[in-house]
Amino acid sequence: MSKNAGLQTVEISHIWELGGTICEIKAYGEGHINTTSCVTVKTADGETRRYILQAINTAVFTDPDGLMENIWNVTEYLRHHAVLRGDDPDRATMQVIPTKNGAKYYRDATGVCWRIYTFVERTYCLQQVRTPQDFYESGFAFGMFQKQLADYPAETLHETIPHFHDTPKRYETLEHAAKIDAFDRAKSVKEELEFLRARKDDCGYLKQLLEQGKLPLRVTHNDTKLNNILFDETTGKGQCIIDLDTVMPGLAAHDFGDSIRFGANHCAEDEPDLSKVNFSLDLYESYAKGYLEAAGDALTKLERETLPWGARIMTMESAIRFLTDYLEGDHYFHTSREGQNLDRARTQMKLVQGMEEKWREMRISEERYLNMSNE
Ligand code: ADP
Ligand code: GN1
Ligand code: MG
Repeated sequence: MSKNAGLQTVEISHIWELGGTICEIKAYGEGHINTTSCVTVKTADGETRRYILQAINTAVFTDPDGLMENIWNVTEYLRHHAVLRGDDPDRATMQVIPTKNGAKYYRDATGVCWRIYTFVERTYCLQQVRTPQDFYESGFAFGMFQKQLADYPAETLHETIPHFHDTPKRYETLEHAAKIDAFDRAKSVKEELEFLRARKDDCGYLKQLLEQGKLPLRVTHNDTKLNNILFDETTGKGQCIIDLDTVMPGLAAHDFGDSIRFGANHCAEDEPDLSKVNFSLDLYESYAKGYLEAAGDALTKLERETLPWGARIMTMESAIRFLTDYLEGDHYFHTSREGQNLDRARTQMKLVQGMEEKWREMRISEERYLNMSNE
């Protein structure tokens, strides 16, 4: 009998109707939070069908009911709009398979919460940008996601992780972790701490504009990494935005920035050789063009102008979060080797430095926006 981190094949078939016999379950993908498997099923007429099975990380997402309600409602909304546009709804958004009892997820006897999505076939997922065109398509897809959800009632969404992109609060948590220093690691990261301390004031820039009522709250994805998009195998276009766990009210600049900090360089997020890590202005521009073409007219002028700040602040926030996790003994992000979170923190700091150096060129003036979106 195949096993998947505690969920037996027989139990899966008992809980969900998957239209055939399960023939394989294997670990899948490279997410840092949930535990993902691909389940292959053989139907009565000999066809194979695949599903994504995930154990929800309930240490991170403490309200699985609220979380699954968000995902259910947002995907239904996106499906409805895909149908109105004449797009294939099965490929335009993820689809939760409810249990035979109609529940959106299943809690097993040990308390682990499981969910199943249909597998979006004929797509690929990228861990790194290969060409500027990939990144342009990624920007366009996340921009469309922003625009499609512009009229979604934000107040009905559960806040699945409170203060998720509250960068000043993330900074305070880092200082606390450094002070407690439970794993005796602070002395080995003095330089990194100094780097972030020197930029403490930058962390609050977007939050201040939000509190002053100058930037609006939008329905945002909040985890816009390149590997949270599935690209169409034939067209290379962004086909389906996945990983909707963190869809919540937020700032458009955070979504823009999170994509940039992950994708606008030619290295993996955990590259240990920092000489290879360099912020790429070309990739930044490719993403910005795609994003602004899709979402530019749904944003205010100030939102567009502050997108570069989103890049700088989200990159800093990621450095802060990785370094905090390193100091706290690597309990949050999945790791597969010693020092991986420290390497992740360092790549982000190198990117922040690159952005500071290229800050003038990153600027999105109104004129530049109009040029970009009219080319
Ligand atoms: P995590 O929250 O841990 O990042 P994700 O939901 O992003 O988990 O899933 C991890 C990986 O699984 C994705 O990067 C992607 O490769 C793959 N994946 C997730 N959902 C689907 C789906 N519906 N169809 C195809 N692949 C998927
Ligand atoms: C996590 O789940 P995943 O791997 O798509 C994290 C993001 C981080 C990212 C860093 C819920 O994203 O916030 O930016 O790792 N998700 C959560 O790679 O914390
Ligand atoms: Mg993911």
